[in-house]
Amino acid sequence: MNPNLPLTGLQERRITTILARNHSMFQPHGILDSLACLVNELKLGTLEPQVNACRNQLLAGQGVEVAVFGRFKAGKSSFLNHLAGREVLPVGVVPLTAVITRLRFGPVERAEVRFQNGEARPIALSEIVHFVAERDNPDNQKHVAAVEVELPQLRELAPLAFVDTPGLGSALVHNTQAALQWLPNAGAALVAVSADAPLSERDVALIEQLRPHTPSIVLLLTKADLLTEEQRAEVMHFVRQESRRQWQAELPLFFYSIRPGFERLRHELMQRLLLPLVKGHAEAGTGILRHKLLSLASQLSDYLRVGLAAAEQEETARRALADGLRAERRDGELLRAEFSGLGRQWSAAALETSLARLQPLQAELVARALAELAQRGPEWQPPLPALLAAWRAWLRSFLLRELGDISRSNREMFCEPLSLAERHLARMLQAFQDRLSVHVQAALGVTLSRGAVSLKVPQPAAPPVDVGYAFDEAFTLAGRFLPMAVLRRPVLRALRRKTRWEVEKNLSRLASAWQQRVSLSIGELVLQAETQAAAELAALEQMVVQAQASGPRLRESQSQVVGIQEQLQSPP
Ligand SMILES: Nc1nc2c(ncn2[C@@H]2O[C@H](COP(=O)(O)OP(=O)(O)O)[C@@H](O)[C@H]2O)c(=O)[nH]1
Ligand SMILES: [Mg+2]
Repeated sequence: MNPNLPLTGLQERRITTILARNHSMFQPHGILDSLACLVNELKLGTLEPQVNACRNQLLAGQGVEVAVFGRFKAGKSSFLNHLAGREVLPVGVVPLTAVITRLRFGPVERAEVRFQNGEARPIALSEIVHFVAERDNPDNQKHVAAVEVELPQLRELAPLAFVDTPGLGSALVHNTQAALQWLPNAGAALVAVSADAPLSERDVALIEQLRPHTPSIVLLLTKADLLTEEQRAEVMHFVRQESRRQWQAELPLFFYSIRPGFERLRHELMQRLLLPLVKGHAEAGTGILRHKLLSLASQLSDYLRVGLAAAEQEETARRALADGLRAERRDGELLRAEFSGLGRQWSAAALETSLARLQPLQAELVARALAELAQRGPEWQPPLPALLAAWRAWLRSFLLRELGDISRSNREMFCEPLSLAERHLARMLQAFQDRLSVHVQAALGVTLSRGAVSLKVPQPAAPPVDVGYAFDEAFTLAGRFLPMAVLRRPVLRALRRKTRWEVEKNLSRLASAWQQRVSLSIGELVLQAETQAAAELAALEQMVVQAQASGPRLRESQSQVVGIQEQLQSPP
């Protein structure tokens, strides 16, 4: 019997599916559970990554971030509290530390602080201020990455997550960085501007800064209660005119007030911005999930076709396939050697590439350091140890700032060998899978309709910037005996030389810190490729073994998968 023909029970299955579709909406959880069950039952470890990818999409598809930016006291935290109907964010706290707070729907009220090392700890809502205020957490000494809050009151707005940012455009540079870093995740950026002093130069600068990072910027004119109806009309006119002048387009604009009597402003924001965002996002997320589930279902169906074909063919065909697979297993050692050879090659390339690409930056950085030194040097006063301490403190903060910037803005460059390794390994894995397909085709006449293989590791986190320097001890000693008047010029000259050297040294330390991280990730990729190759082989062997024992069960599973595929393919 041809395994590609409709199978027993399929007709009923179709009808049930159609009925189910008319009665209920797309049920991704149920579909995923059924597919995962089959993967498990058939011992198809090779499909585990796809099952996980679907699960992640199911989770991720449920979140889109709405970030709130604006200057200190623009009313960001007040707005979010008002939206949530709950006083969770500290209001009037200035200044804030470089920590974002994320509010989203959750069935029970809870808050959690996430640290930069990945650890997390539940806290009471009233404790939030201890992590986000500069006074309680100066310079973010508590190493907080974010504070996460879940509130039942936000049910209507799920899956949106709202982010309160430390004032962007503030004097504190690190605050600005913290806020910008995760901007690519943001579905929309609200820029809060107090309605009684709208669109100052600083607001315009802030919007300029945000524009490259997010397509949807919305102006929120807060504290609308401070204006009369007439003044609001004037402000609206002014802001529209300004935004046309600045950006040749009008930014969407909403007034807001947390004061009683202005509920219609909240209503308008909900109806015209937030609820459509909820709806639009749900649809986009569903599309991606459907696609991933479909790809999982068709791979599962491929294996089932192999199993069924093996069950229905002569013993000789089964044996031919088993022999082909055994030959591949014998060569497994060679394949693993190829994978790890590739991994080593890309790891080695990582350091060379980044050092070469940093070369032009290095010259520029040295020039900048020397210029700053020329400016600051004359301020430093004797005695020599004090002067040296001042130099060291200046150099340290210069390097921390500059290397931090370089590290962040060159992330793609540092990680490039990782993506190249990913593609290279994926091609090699693909070639292996193609060989397996040839065995299947030759023995059973079944063509496997495989999608592209995917290997994936997250980009590593940026290494902490760490400044190390050694100072010439003899030089320090000489200073104790010689008068400063004699020493000043040679000292400054020596400091110029040392500065250049420290800049160069610390820049290559940064490159090698990145390389170490990238290498670890490449190692993970190699492991993934090996695991997937082994799992793929095992899955096919497994299907041949199962074919002998459980033909009817395979047929039943196949019809279940076909039903799921149809359900996924039909328009919602
Ligand atoms: N009149 C009025 N004052 C507001 C409104 N929203 C916030 N404020 C006040 O503005 C100040 C700063 O608010 P806050 O939310 O801390 O601003 P943030 O620094 O942007 O988070 C506080 O004193 C608030 O009471 C509003 O809608 N109307
Ligand atoms: Mg605030």
